[in-house]
Amino acid sequence: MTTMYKTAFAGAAAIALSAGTAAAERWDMPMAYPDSNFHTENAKEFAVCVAEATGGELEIVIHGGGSLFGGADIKRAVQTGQALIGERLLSAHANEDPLFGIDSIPFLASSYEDSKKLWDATRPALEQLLDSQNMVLLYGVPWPPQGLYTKKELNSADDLAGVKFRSYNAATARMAELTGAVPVQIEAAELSQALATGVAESFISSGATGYDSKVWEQLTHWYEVNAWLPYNHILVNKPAWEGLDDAARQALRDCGDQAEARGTAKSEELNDWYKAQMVENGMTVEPAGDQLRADLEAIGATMTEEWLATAGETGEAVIDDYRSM
Ligand code: PCA
Repeated sequence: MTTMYKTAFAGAAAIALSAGTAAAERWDMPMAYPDSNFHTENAKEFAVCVAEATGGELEIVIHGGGSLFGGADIKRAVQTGQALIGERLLSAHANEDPLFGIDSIPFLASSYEDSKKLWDATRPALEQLLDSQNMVLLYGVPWPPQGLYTKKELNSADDLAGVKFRSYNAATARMAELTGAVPVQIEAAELSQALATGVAESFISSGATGYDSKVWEQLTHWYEVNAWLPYNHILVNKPAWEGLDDAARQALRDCGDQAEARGTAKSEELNDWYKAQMVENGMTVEPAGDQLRADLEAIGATMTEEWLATAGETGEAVIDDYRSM
């Protein structure tokens, strides 16, 4: 801690004590993606914002790279209060409720503009769903658009037949199945190793995760598909949220809104930068060809139908809302 920060922290604690309210709180914040990833960097700024806005009364401590809880366990940790705040890619929980997977329906929202509309349309229903699970939704930030990583040229979806395809949620596993590839669920933190050992040979993700995993060490191509822009969500344990005073809750809301705007802008800004890094490291980066694109769009249509069939009225209402925006 810097001296200034310590002073602010001690000052706030003293005020809190003299006012007879709770002393300064420390919330550990598990995050699944690397420390250097833009989502994690953004959350560090969020934590500074909260510390400043609460005069040190609420200290949020970021634990990146899955070091406190792995991605798969973060949602449950926040739900049960093992962690009071955390970041999770909620589409990985679509098996629990289809609404969690709405941002990973292929080609439903494949630009920043559309993904923002879909997020706005989804947010009220998502807040309700998370509330029923003992959590408060604070902010969300999209990953850059998703494209296909391979170690060979791809002309059509058939070229993926039998290929070991890394998935990170139900949608990426389903997409693999529909192309005839073999899905293997792997966290981003284990991706480099999975590629190096041949456990996975291909996957769909953003330039961010390709860059973070130095995929050029094993793979040769990235096809820009812009299939979707999945969100990372920042979740707060509900009893912990309710235990804060109004000013602290407002500080979290304000800093969360700022983090959402800043993170979204950063995601978009970095998208081209990641592509340039891949090219610089010898990869071929290009748009999917006509046949591949048509095959993926057909798979997307199937997956949209499947989603609508399971998502019920809530899901349909959100999609209708989105389409009317
Ligand atoms: N990166 C994450 C999820 C989406 C993305 O772009 C991953 O591949 O795990």
